[in-house]
Amino acid sequence: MIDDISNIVVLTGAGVSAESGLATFRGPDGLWEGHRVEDVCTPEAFRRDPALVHAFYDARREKLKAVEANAAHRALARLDAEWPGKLLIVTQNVDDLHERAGAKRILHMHGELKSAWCLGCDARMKWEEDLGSGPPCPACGACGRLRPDIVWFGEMPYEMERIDRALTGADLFVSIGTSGAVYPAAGFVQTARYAGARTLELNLEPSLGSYHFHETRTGRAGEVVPAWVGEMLGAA
Ligand code: BV8
Ligand code: ZN
Repeated sequence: MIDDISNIVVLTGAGVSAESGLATFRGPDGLWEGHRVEDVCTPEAFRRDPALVHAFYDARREKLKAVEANAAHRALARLDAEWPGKLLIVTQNVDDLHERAGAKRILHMHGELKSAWCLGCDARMKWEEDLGSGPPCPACGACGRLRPDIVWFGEMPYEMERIDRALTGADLFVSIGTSGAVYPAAGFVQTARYAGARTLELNLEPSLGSYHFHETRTGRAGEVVPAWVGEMLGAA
């Protein structure tokens, strides 16, 4: 399974950050303040009630300061540092725990909590504080024009061409901690498999797309990810 593998694409979802204490979308805590997450993560929700959507993201940005990367993030950072071939970690997560564990080859396809996007001048910038108070844009000075730099439902995920090239060139595609409920991320396994990659799923339970994978290993990311990385580097 390992000797003919050089190019790896990893896709991570909320399950990889669950053991750090960050809520997943579809667990029992899949609701937020009584709202279905899908109702808060849309441009329509933001137009209708910007204060509610800002409060949702301001709370998550604040929570992020109080949590730490876990063993799964650290194992992926070790793979990033030591894997001699190509590696791209595409994450659906908007937290920065992969980076805080030391991973470098990361792509946030759904944006980041710690980034803001100005609807006045289109600038994007690092942002750690609240946005609900309508702060001025550091680039153009406009107040109340900053939105979370997050990809909402109905919006195009970032860097899809780059992701597609990585998937079609992959020898191995590994999906970690995602329910396979949301597209286009949920379709990546099919793109990779069709292009000839081996496909592996590491998840607490089989996901909606499990049958697309050559192999599914169930367990907590904090256990199954370090074990898998050990296999890959042990043979590298
Ligand atoms: C787009 C950022 C088009 C926000 C997110 C009908 C059919 C097919 C598609 C659609 C459709 N209707 C609408 C669509 C499109 C829609 C979609 O897929 N909807 C779904 C609901 C059907 N998709 C979109 O809108 C996307 N854009 O299609 O654009 C387009 C084309 C042209 C021009 C313009 C636009 C954009 C989707 C992105 C939305 N943003 N996130 C934020 O974070 O606040 S989505 C969000 O949910 C995540 O980012 C992720 O992508 C998705 C799923 O979440 P997961 O990460 O998988 O987490 P989840 O809780 O679901 O699962 C956790 C898993 O972990 C579970 O399996 C659990 O068992 C496991 N787990 C738990 N604990 C552990 C664990 N595993 C291991 N260890 C543990 N300890
Ligand atoms: Zn601006």
